[in-house]
Amino acid sequence: MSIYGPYEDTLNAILIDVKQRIEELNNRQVVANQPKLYEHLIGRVKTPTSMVEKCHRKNYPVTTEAALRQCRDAIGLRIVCNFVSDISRCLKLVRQADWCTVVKEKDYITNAKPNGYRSYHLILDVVEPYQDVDGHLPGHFFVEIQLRTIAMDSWASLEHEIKYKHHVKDPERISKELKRCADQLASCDVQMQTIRQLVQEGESE
Ligand code: 0O2
Repeated sequence: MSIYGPYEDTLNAILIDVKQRIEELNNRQVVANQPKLYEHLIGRVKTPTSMVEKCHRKNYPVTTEAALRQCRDAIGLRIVCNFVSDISRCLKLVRQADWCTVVKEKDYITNAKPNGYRSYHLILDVVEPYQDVDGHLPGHFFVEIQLRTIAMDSWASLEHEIKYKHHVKDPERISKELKRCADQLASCDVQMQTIRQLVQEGESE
């Protein structure tokens, strides 16, 4: 049996449900003639192997309780937006949604990680018609949402790829170049935001 015990199907069902709820938020914007909220939306249930590795890394016991309570990213969704302002629109709508409570926020956009990583992380508490690990029905389940622009997402994918190549010649140089690249992409995001604003101002004249 995996670290998720009997919850594996439940986690997949909740992922589908929360994904649909976010798609619904987007559909409502589009129907109201607002720009789409995001460019794409992806989700995953963390693999049992990665979850066991995370429990070891965090010094948590390798138990279903730790996987679903101490770790709060068993279910994860990534909302990849066109513009930084779309991240703020998404945040506002998720905070207002009646189907979840935001229990934690980490703003790695205002405060980028030292390596250059940028993204806005939310932990949601969602109530779902499944028994949770504390025996409650309906149950409480955590969902991690990562919000980023396309530029932030490309950087994170490439950095993730490179991170696992351990036999590089000059790791310090690579870290420095990656950081430089992240900062350049952040400045492109600012520029793209300005362009969008100019276009919108033109449209409203
Ligand atoms: P995966 O495969 O994406 O799930 P906690 O202390 O528990 O609140 P946690 O989860 O340890 O916080 O860390 P944090 O900083 O909130 O972010 C965790 C996730 O953010 C990671 O998940 C990555 O997806 C992403 N992330 C954070 N920092 C970086 C980074 O420097 N580079 C890249 N590429 N991604 C990052 P996992 O579990 O690592 O993997």
